[in-house]
Amino acid sequence: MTPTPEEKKRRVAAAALEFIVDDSVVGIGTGSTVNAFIDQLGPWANRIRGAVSSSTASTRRLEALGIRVFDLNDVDDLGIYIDGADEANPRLELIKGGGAALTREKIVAQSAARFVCIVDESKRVPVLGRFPLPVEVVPMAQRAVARRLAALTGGQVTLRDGVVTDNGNVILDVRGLSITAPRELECELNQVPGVVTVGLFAARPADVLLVGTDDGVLRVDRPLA
Ligand code: A5P
Repeated sequence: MTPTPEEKKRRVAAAALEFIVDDSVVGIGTGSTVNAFIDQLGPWANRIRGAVSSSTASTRRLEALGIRVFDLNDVDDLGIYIDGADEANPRLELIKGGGAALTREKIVAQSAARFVCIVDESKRVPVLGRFPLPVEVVPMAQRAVARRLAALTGGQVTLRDGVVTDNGNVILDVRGLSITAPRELECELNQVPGVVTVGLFAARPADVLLVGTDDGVLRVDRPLA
């Protein structure tokens, strides 16, 4: 029988449990796939020291299981970061931020020795950009940044209605892109004053992609440069 989308998320999340090391602190992302991961972390609560979380939503879910959530400033050795994505290309470069948690996600991902990304097969694309690219922006710069992003990318820029990030900022979504050079675009958009974080994870891509499919979980390792 074909597994439901929820069952595929549960399975791919279960596969990520194998990357956890006893007595370590685990970096935890945000989103429905990560929720499926957190929901299976209960038996690990006494085996790990705790977690660093990328959002208030994940923090609440972790704490409900009795898992200690550390401030990143108090952790020197973050071995692993586990998170979902909105898109992944064959180089394991990602678009993230569909859940508006991209800034903290990028900080925690950058701090971890290894980034394991958990997705379903619908997230795999040859070229990033089908999913609107999220950009977190300081509110006073919203319109200026929107104009600049449109000019730089040629995409259609819209404000994500009613969304305020955990950092008090807004999200602009850029549609209609075909991102053939993600690292370069990430670097270019990072320079726009008012941009806090670009939802491209190319300078720090995933190291391992676990993909939930109808037939089980597929593991893809990042190709060498
Ligand atoms: C959160 O801001 C995002 O980066 C999520 O990681 C991404 O949207 C994946 O979410 P789902 O697992 O819910 O698809």
